[in-house]
Amino acid sequence: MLDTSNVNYDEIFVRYDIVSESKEKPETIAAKMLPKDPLLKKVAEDVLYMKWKDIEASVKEALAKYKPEEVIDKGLVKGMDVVGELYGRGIYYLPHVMLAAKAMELGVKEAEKKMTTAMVTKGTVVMHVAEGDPHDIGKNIAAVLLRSNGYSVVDMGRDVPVDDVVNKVVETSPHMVTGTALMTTTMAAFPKIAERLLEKGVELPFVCAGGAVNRAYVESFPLGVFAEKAMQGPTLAAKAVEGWDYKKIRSKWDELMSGKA
Ligand code: B12
Repeated sequence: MLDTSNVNYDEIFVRYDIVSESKEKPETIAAKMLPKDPLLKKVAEDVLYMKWKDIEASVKEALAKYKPEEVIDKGLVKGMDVVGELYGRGIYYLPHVMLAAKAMELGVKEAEKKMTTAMVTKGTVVMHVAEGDPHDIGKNIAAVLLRSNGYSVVDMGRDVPVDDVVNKVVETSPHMVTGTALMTTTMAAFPKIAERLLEKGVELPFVCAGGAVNRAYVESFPLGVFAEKAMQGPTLAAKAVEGWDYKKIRSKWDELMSGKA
């Protein structure tokens, strides 16, 4: 495999127009967004600065003080938030993002090792990333959290065709199905899935997440239930297993998300 350890990306990917025109330097943006705690900050920085060789050690150190869920949510995800910001501003390029995603993936795997898995399955969840969409980091984190909370996950991966999702739900009869979309071009798959499920007489909560969607959009089609954070997955799955339909989950969404329902 290509050894990139001696490559100085700062010297390769500099966009001088942005460096000279941007009012804010990447370091200033990062300083505002990174966590303050040194252990979590190191984890986030390893994602941000693509240190995929260091990240497992950093995550291990953070795990000595924090729960795996906290290391993911307050460390790894914060690092990726900065990557997204720098990419959105044209400061980071796609290769940066790909290497940061690799670091993130290794970090999540390390944190997952520390999670306990319940012996008895509480229920089944079918998960996928929308057709045409390669962004699976958030879905993978949500899958880790659902599994560690005792749910059996049928992970269909990314870029999953609409009919494959529908067929899998019909075949496995899960308590809940989830979809993730980070691109505005892919989110239209969700209402299609909902419509085809209803045509087949299948009604279950369809949890939709990812930067491309919001609560208003997800609640504009039947079955849709919005999720903003991976941590919300187990709460929603618990209600689906309890027998709450999508309308009841929607009506109690605020209480559920604030832990009051
Ligand atoms: C990492 C990344 C990539 C990586 C993805 C690697 C991977 N394996 O996922 C790579 C490099 C492959 C990539 C490629 C591209 N990307 Co990209 N990418 C990003 C980036 C920087 C971060 C996304 C991310 O992982 N965030 C961190 C995770 C944790 O967040 P998340 O997925 O949203 O998950 C959270 C919640 O949504 C929720 N959640 C998610 N799923 C689920 C499920 C359940 C059940 C629950 C409960 C919760 C939940 O929980 C998580 C937090 O707790 C974003 C920028 C951004 N601001 O989002 C751009 C971004 C998504 N990419 C974008 C684009 C355009 C592309 C490309 C088309 C670029 C190109 N020109 O080629 C290509 C895709 C080409 C293709 N079609 O194949 C755009 C999309 C724009 C749009 N609105 O359509 C963005 C927004 C960047 C931008 N500002 O322009 N990208």
